[in-house]
Amino acid sequence: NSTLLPGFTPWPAELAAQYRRNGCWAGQTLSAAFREAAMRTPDAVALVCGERRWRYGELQADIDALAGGLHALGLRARDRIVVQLPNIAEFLLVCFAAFRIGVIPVMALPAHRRSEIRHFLQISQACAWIVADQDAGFDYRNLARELTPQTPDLRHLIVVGDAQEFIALDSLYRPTEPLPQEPPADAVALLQISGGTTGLPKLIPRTHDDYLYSIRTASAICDLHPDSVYLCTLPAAHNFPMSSPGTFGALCAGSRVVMARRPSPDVVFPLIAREGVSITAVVPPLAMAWLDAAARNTHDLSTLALLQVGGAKLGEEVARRIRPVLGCRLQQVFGMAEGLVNFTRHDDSDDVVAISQGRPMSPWDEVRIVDDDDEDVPVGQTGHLLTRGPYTIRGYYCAGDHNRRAFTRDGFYRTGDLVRQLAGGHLVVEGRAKDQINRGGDKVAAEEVENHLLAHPSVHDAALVAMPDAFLGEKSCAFVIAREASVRAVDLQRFLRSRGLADYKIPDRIEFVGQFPTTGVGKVNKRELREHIARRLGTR
Ligand code: J2J
Repeated sequence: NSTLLPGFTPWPAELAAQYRRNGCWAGQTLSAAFREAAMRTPDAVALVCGERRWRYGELQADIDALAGGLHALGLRARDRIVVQLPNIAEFLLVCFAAFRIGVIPVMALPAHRRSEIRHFLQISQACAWIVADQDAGFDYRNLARELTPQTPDLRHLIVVGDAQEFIALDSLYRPTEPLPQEPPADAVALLQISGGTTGLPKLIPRTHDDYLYSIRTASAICDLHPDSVYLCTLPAAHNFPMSSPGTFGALCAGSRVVMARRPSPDVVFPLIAREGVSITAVVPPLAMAWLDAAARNTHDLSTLALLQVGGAKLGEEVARRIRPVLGCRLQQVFGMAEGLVNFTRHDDSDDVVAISQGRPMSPWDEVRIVDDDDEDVPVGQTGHLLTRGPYTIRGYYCAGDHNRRAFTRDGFYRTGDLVRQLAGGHLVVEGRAKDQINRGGDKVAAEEVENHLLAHPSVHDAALVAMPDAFLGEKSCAFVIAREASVRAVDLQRFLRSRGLADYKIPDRIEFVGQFPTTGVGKVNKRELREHIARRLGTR
C-alpha cells in the first residue's frame, strides 16, 4: 500500500479485513465524518470559543478555506505538522483542515517546552509547527526562535494571534484554493503523544478508520446527540477530551463544543451555566477542585448530566460525592492514547461506578490479564493488562526496538497497568508496572527526567519515583547521588527548567542519598525508594 506512512505498523491484513467486514472500520475519514454532520445541520451551533461562535456550515467553510491555505503553503498528504495550541477554536480548525488534505497533526501539549518540541519535530520530521502567540504567560514565538535554527525540516512556523516575523494563521484562509483528494481512511490521521516510560516520548499513529471507530463507539456509550453540549476542559490535544468521545465525538455527532480556556471552577462554572453544558471530562484532581468549589457556587450547573473522570485513579470517596454535590452522573474512564478505552455505563450500579474504572468500550477489544511470564492469572486476581483490538495500535511510530518490548509477538499492547477484573468484566486499576509517574493525569516517564538529571555535572546517579500526594494522587521525587555536597535541590530543578523540560516533569522533591538500594539483579530498587519517601512523608 503506497499510501502507508513509513514507520507505521499496520494491523495484519486478515484482521483489517475483519474489522471492515464487521463494521468497525467504516472507510470514512475524520474530515468526511465531520462533513456529514455539518451537512445534516448546517445552521446548528458547532463551536463556541469565548464570544466567537461557528454554525456547522460556517465551521465547514472555514475548515475548507484553511485546508486550502495549508495546501497553498505546500503542505501535502503525509506531511507532519506539530500542533501546539491552547483550548481555542483554532485547535479544531487546524486539525480538521489537516485531516482534509491528509496532513498529519502531532498532538503536542501547551505545557511542552524546548526539550519535548525539539524531539517531536525531529522524530516526526515535521515541516510545520503551529503555536499561539502566547498563553498563560509564555511566549511561544520565543520558543520558535530558539528552535527553528536547530530543526532543518521545519519550513513553516504558523502563529495564532500576533505572528510577528512568522506566518499568521489568519492569512491562511483561502476559500478559492482547489483542494486535493481526501486521504484514504486507512491512512494515519494523527500522531498522539505517549505518556512514555523511556528516555524520550513516543508517537502514536492513529488512522482515520480506527480513531473514528473509537470516537463513534464512545459517543454512543455517552449518548451524544445534537442537543448535547460538550465542554472541552482538559488540554484539547489530549486523547481523552479529543476522542473519548471528546470534541471530535461531539463534532461528528452534531453536538455543540464549548472550549474552556482554563479548567478552574471560576472559568468553567459560568461557562456551564451560559452554554448549557451537558457533558465534560476531567482528571481526578480537577473533580476534587470542582467538588470543593461547588459549596460556594452560585451558577446553575443543572444542565450538566455527565461528568467523565479519568486519566488517573479516582478515589472511591471522591467518586461517591460527585452526584450529591454536583448533581450529575459520574462516568469513570480508563483509557490510553495507544487505544483501549474503558467506560462505566449508564446502567452500572452506583457501587460499580464508584469502585471500577469501567469495561472495554468495544466487543472487539481483547483484554488479557497476565503474570510476569505472560500466563493468564485466575479471574479476579491482579495482573498485567495486555490488549489488542480495532483501535489499539500495533506499534509506536518509527520505534522498532521499543515496539518489540511494548507489544507481545501476537500484537497485544503491554499497557504497563496492573488491573483486576470484576465478575461483570469491569476493570479495577490496582497499580502500575511501568516506570512512569502519573501526576494527577500528567504522565512523567522516569527515564526521561533521570537522563536530564544525569546531564548535570554534579549528579552521579538519579532515580525518579512516585510519592503519594493528597491532591494529585502522585507527585515525583528524584533520589540523587551527588558528586559534591554543595549542590541543592533548587539548583537541579532550575537546571531541568533551563533544559527546556515541561513544568509538570520537574521533580516535586529531590532527596540526596549516598547510594541506591538494589534488587537481586543489581538494578535500582525503585519500590524501596517509593516506600522510603512515603514513610518519610508519614503517609505509610
Ligand atoms: C487509573 N489510571 C488511568 C484511570 C488512564 C480516556 C481516558 C484517559 C486517557 C489517558 C485516555 C486511568 N484510572 N481511570 O487516553 O482516551 C493511566 C493508565 C493508562 C495511562 C494512559 C482516554 N485512565 N490511566 O489517560 O495516554 O496508566 O491516556 O495506561 O494519557 O493513564 O495515559 P494517556
